Amino acid sequence: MPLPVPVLPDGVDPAWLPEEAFRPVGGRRVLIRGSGPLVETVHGEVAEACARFGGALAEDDPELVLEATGDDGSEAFTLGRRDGRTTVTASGGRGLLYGFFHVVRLGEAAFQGERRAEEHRPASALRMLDHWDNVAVHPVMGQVERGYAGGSLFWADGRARGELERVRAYGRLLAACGINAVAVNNVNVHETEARLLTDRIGEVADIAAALRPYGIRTQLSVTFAAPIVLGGLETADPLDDSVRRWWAGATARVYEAIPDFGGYVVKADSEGQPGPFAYGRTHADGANMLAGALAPHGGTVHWRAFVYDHRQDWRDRTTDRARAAYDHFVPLDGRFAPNAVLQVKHGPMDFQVREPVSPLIGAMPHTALAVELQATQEYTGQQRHVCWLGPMWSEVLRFGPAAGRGFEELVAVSNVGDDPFWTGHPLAQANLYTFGRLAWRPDADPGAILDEWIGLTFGADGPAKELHAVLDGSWRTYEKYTAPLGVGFMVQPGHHYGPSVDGYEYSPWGTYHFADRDGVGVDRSSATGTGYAGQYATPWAETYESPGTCPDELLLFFHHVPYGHVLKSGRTVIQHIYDTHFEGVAEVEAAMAVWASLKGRVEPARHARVAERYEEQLRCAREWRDQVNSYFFRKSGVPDERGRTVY
Ligand code: GCV
Repeated sequence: MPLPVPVLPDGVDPAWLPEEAFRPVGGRRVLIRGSGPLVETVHGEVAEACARFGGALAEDDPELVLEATGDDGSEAFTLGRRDGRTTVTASGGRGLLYGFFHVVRLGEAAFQGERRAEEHRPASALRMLDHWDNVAVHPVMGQVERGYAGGSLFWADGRARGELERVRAYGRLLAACGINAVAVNNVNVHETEARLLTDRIGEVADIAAALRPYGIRTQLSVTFAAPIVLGGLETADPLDDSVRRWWAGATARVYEAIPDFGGYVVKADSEGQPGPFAYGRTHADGANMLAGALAPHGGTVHWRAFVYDHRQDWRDRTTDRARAAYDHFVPLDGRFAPNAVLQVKHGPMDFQVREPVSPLIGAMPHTALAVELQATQEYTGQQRHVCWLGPMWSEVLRFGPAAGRGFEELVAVSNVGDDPFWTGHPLAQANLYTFGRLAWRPDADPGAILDEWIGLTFGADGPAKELHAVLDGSWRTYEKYTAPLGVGFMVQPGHHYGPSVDGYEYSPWGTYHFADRDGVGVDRSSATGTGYAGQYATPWAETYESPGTCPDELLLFFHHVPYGHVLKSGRTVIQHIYDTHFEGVAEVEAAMAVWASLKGRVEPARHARVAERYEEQLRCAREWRDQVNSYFFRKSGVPDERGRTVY
């Protein structure tokens, strides 16, 4: 029985799956072989496409054969073409589903010439989106923490929204770019959200059922204090037998409701969340206790490494937040259970526009690691600015220690909400798509992924060149007009949007730039600073140790230097600050003009939404430029050598 394709609610953007994308498949004679639920999903997709574009499901002379030879869980597929017939084979429905969407992505090219059979399989087994969605509206963070795309797709005002057709459509979009897991609630687990684990698991089960036909397993963020908060126990000590029994029972009941449940995501001892430290236990003790509860059911615990002191004294220069994850977790390498995955933010701080790759990633060879990226643009323009993160993520994933040592999984904080464009800014859809594709193949060329997204979303005849130009450099543009040379933050406290150079300078959060009249930046060298640079393996420890070898873009992350320090680019630090801030704004103006020229060539609602967001981006970029430039002019007293206006 073919599973019907989800129907998009009125006014909701089809994103990278417009009907036209299915024309090449839908106009052909297609044979489907195999059985199982995901084969039925593929069957439904093909039937719908054929009904629309005049093709047919056919036994004889098929132009496309989609065959699942068995019913295993493998995600791999083989694609080939001979004698006018394109063939996708997989050993089960999952692989067939990914193979089908691969053909959709290729479009007409899948049906031309000959193609030697090529095997595709994902580099990482788990490609997960973490939704920081609250079930009940949080008084400060709202429905979605750091969400810039409206409310939650799953929850509204304390309960499940029940709009499961939209959730199905979401699952379909995710499958089409390769994502296979979704955590449905915020890692900051408040009281209402905590109950999803027990008496409200049925609401999660409904979401899981909607996502399942697209190969997506559901996960839940849980609070470490659940045995106390939900179970009425007096302790959540991970080594206490009653605590272990409680988790084993609660977990067994989760699996009764959701047999293919993926597992738990846990933020412990971080920014006020409870954790094992309260009982004098290690994070390995905490993670392993949950891993033990999940193991009999085939589940995994994702234990976040985002553990640091958020009540630091800004006067204390010996504490360095960047060191924290490594200091906490490296001594625990080899002590985590096989189904406990340490989920590590890609940088040592917090999703800034430029950070070095976390040294933890290369330093725990005996621990399963997931790298966490942030698709939601908390520090990169909050989906009001165009900031395509593909090149940044690609740099992270290709970085020596990460690439060499490997990480098992990729996770991104979701940028999706109930907005009709899914991501608030229509061009932010490119971030979601790129994440999925990079998670499948971390060494893929991000520019090619961008073009793929453009082709699907805007059609084969869309203004591909212009769209590529607008998006491709947008991350570097954003970097230019915001905090310079890797120093980070300088954002308005709390909501993190817009400039405030000293916004976090005298705060407890460990996020300082230390600008004075002579210079700026954080000395993280081993010789004279916090020693953070020494957390890297060779050659990076040496490269970062000295201002002479440290890459320009990270200079102020690793070193406190005088304003007159000459960069590898030949410019002084102060002149670099002025130049990049003027350039950044000019680049926004240029991109905005390109976008304006596309009026009439892209769908009107999409054009209008992006045009409106560009107005705000430009206003904000000018604000960043003028505040940052004026701040450093006033601190340093060094004028811009080109005499441009600073205030
Ligand atoms: C979910 C940053 C964000 C928080 C977020 C936290 C995390 O600090 O500002 O909103 O909390 O990261 O990743 O846990």
